[in-house]
Amino acid sequence: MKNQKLCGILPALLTAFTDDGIDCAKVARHTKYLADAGVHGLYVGGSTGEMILMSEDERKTLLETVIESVGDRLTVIAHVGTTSTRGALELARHAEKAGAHALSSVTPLYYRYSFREVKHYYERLAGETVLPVIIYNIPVLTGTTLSTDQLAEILSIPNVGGMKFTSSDFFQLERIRAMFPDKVFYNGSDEMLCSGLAAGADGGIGSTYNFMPKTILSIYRAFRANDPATALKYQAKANEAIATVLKYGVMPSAKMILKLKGMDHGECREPFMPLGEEAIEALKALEVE
Ligand code: MN9
Repeated sequence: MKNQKLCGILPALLTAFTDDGIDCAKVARHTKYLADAGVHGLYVGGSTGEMILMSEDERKTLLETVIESVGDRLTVIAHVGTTSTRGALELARHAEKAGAHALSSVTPLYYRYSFREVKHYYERLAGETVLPVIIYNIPVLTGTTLSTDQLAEILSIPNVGGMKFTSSDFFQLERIRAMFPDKVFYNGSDEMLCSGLAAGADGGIGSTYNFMPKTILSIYRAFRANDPATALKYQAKANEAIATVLKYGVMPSAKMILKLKGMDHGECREPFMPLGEEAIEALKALEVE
């Protein structure tokens, strides 16, 4: 049976920082804004959350803050991927104790690990807690490209509950979907949400959902209501904004859009840099909701 609680639209949550830690007040305000907009859950501490620019303790604080503020209203998926298995297992144990509903992880970072090592990594993670583990497949950032058969092998590990799929190989997504009807699959490229849903995704996880949850939810709802024309209309609207955001950098732009909406979310951590005037003017011209 598919876990319905995990399905739907889940913003890949941006992290708000102070000079030396997590800005818990801003995080709580933002998660409430997203919950009020009607999203189904949150994906915490992933790429959009600048996870590799945070310490382990900061990642724990962030997750606790999110669960405290909206854990009773929304499904919370804790991303625990990092450079070491030891670090990921520690974050996984913490996430279970803190009350997360599922775990997720990118393929192990930096080195070119063999498939044997990648699979073993997910076995270790899936064996560490009772929570379902969502594989995060994002070859463009990790450099790890897995074949359909390799993904199927990892998805067959007990406790692996599904996959976040950030790739445009929708043939692969459709094949995997057909092989695992009871697991949960998420589209990862916001600009192709309709395509992912058409390939059988149960929802989406994305960074631009942080600043236009209503438009993204309209895509999802129209698609679920068997109205692809309306879904595509909202996708085109979303893509106007996504094209600009991609031009100037996703996370700095997403935070700037929130600021322009009167919900200052601070700056990204270095090596990211504050946006220049041209970018800010282009973002001001967008209509996003
Ligand atoms: O998978 C996000 N990918 C990255 C999630 O953060 C690399 C997406 O939401 C993209 O940021 C978005 C813009 O390309 O689709």
